[in-house]
Order: sequence, then C-alpha cells, then structure tokens
Amino acid sequence: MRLSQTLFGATFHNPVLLAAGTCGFGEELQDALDLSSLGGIVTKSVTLEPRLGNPPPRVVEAGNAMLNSVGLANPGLERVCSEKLPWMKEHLSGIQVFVSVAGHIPDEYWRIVEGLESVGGFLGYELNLSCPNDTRLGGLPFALDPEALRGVVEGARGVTDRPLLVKLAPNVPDIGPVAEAAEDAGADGITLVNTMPGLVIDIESRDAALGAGSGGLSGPALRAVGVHAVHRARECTSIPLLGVGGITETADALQYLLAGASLVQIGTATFADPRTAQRVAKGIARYGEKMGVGDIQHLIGAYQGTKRPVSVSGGPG
Ligand code: RRO
Repeated sequence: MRLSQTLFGATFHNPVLLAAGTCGFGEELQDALDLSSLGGIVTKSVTLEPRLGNPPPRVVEAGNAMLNSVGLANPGLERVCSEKLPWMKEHLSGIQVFVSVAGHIPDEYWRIVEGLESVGGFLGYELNLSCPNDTRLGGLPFALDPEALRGVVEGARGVTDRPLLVKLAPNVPDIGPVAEAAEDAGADGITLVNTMPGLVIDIESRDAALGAGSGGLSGPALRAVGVHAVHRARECTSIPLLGVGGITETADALQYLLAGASLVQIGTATFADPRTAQRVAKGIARYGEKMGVGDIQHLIGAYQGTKRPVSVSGGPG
C-alpha cells in the first residue's frame, strides 16, 4: 500500500510521527530508533525563556495510562535556535519536523514563531494551546476557549507562511466548535488530542503522587477519547487532522485514520518501546496489503459511522 502523502506542501513518507514532548528535538532518540523511518516528529514545546519544569516525580502510572506533569521543561527559544535547529537541519532533512510552541500569553507565541522563523530548518509549527500543566495567564488553556484560541492562531498566521498546526485539548463539551475556530483563524491542520487533566492520590501520604499535584493523562485510556475527537473535528472542518492519544498498536493508528486523521502521532508508547512508531508504520502497510487497499488515502475517513442510538421515547402505543 502506498503510505506516502503530500500534505502542507511536503511529502510524508508514512503517516506516523512522534508526538511533542516524547522525542525531545530528535537528537535525544537518535540512538534508540531510525528517525528516517518516520513520517516526521513534533519537537518538545518551546517557550520564550528556558524552563526547568516541575518538581519530581513528573510521571506516574495511572491504571492503563500515564499521568505527567513535566511542566514544559525546555531550553528556551535562544538555545533552540542556536543548538537544536542546526542539529535538526543537518540530521532530519529526510523527514518532516514541526516545532511545538507554547506560552502564557498570545504575544509569547508570536515572538517564538518570529524567532524560529529567522533560523528555519523545519517544516512548520504546532501551536500547543492545550497543555494541562501550564495554563494561559489568568485562565484555562487557550484550547478551552474558542475565542482565546482564535486570537493566538490569527496572530501566529500573521507572522509565518509555514504550515501551522493547532493542538487541541480533549476536555471540552464539544470539540467541533473549537476545531472550527482553529480552521477559521488560519490553521493548516489540527492535532487532536493533548492529555486529559487527571489526579493520582498516594493513599499513604494522602497527597498527590505527582510532585506538581495534578497532571495530564495519556496512554491507552485516552485512545477512544482521541478517536472520537478526530471524528467530530472531521465532521466540522476540512483541513488535515493529526490523531494522537493512546496509540500502541497498528490497530490503534488505523482507528485514527478511519476516523479522519491524515497523520498520527505516537507519544506515551515510545517511552516503553522507542521503535513503536516504526512498527506501527510497517503494520499499517501490512494491513493495507491484506485488505487490498492500494493507497492510504482510501483508509483516511473511511469510518462508516452508520450506527445510531435507538430512540426509546417511541411514539404512541
Ligand atoms: O510539559 C508538560 O507538562 C506537558 C505539556 Br507542555 C503538554 O502539552 N501536555 C502534557 O501532558 N504535559
């Protein structure tokens, strides 16, 4: 099956990327897997200033899931431009790279994009508007408020012509209008979903298991939430979608593709097995061959969606 696609004016050899926050800037994983076998990567979120992150522990188990509160630890814009981008330019030229961008106020996002723009060496941006561990100044993450989101995306659109992805949060009543706001504001693609707010309590200390208190839930428990979000966003928007949340096996990635995602991202599973993304990409090709599908385009959005709840209100009698 043909796995290659042209999206955002670029070629993706296959639909599997590594998710933000799980592969550093690529360099950190170069000895653990063959990065050229991927469709691409999304870097760790970059902030204006360096951040040390939250107190340990930053990651705990949470049933069939993981809870993290890393707290956006990253070297900051200046070092990313002087150290990380040159490395990526030299070593990741065969795959597509999105730089994840985060901030507390809209102006921070725009300044980071402007700063990165002047260096280059990557395809585009993923605006992280949904970190559960680092909210917008004086409020919730931008992705929980379509109007706040719109402002950040419009401003970023004004300072770059590169592909602009917007990463949304799962914990909204209906992700449809949020996805619409992202598209209206000028996004080229939408990534769904970031982690879900969660809390693990240590019953001995009666305190939070994470050093920072609450955190973001990821892993298999998040998958059905992510697939549903992609399906809903597909109903409401027409730009490419990137599905992320709980992909461990080929079948998980296929669900996202069928729901309407053009690309998928692997996050938490990479920690247990850095080669998960490679394995899933090969598995998608094998599935296509087994099912007689010649091109991945024929899988994307092929979810039938024919089943509906039975009405119990009934009519008279
Ligand atoms: O760094 C983090 O704590 C973090 C981020 Br930026 C994010 O977007 N999602 C998440 O679960 N953790």
